[in-house]
Amino acid sequence: MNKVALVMGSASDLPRVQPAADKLDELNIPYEMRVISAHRTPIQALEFAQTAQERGFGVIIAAAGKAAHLAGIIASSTLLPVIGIPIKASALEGIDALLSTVQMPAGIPVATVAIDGAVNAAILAAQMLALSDEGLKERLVKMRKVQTEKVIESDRNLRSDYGQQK
Ligand code: RP5
Repeated sequence: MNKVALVMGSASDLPRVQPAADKLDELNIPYEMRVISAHRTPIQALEFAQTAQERGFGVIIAAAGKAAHLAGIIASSTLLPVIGIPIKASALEGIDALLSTVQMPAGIPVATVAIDGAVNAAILAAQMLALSDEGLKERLVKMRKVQTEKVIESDRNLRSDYGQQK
C-alpha cells in the first residue's frame, strides 16, 4: 500500500496533528511524519513535494497554522492529492489558516478539512487509498458501521433516560 505523508509546518502543530496519526494507525495505514515549513524551509518543501511520489507516498496531508501556505506550496509541485489541515495557532483562532489553505487558485487544488480536522484528513486519505485496496475498504466499511451503531446506541440511551417511547 502507498504511504501517507503527514507534514506539519512546525513541531508545535504536533498535538493537533496527532489525531490523524492515531486514525491512520487504527486503519493500519503506513505513514511518515515530517516538519517542513513553507516559509522557513521552502527549498525542503519543494524538494519533498517533487520526490514524494517516487518515495512511495500516495496522499499528502499538510497541516499548518497562521498564514498557512504549506499545503498549497506542496500541491504546486506534485500530482499527488494534497489534503490541508488548517491549524488553530494564533489570535485569529485558525480562521487565518483556514482561508490561506482553502482559497487555492484554479489549477492547484487542496482538499481542505475543518480547522484542526486531523481525523477527517486521515479518513479522507484512507478513502483515497481504498480506491485501490480492498482490505482497507473493508476496514473503512467496518469503521463506519461501528460509528453508526454508537450513534444509534446514544439515541436509545437518551430516549430511555428521558422516559421516551422506543
Ligand atoms: C505555522 O506557524 C506553523 O504551522 C504553526 O502552526 C505556526 C507557529 O509555528 P511556531 O512559531 O510554533 O514554530 O507556520
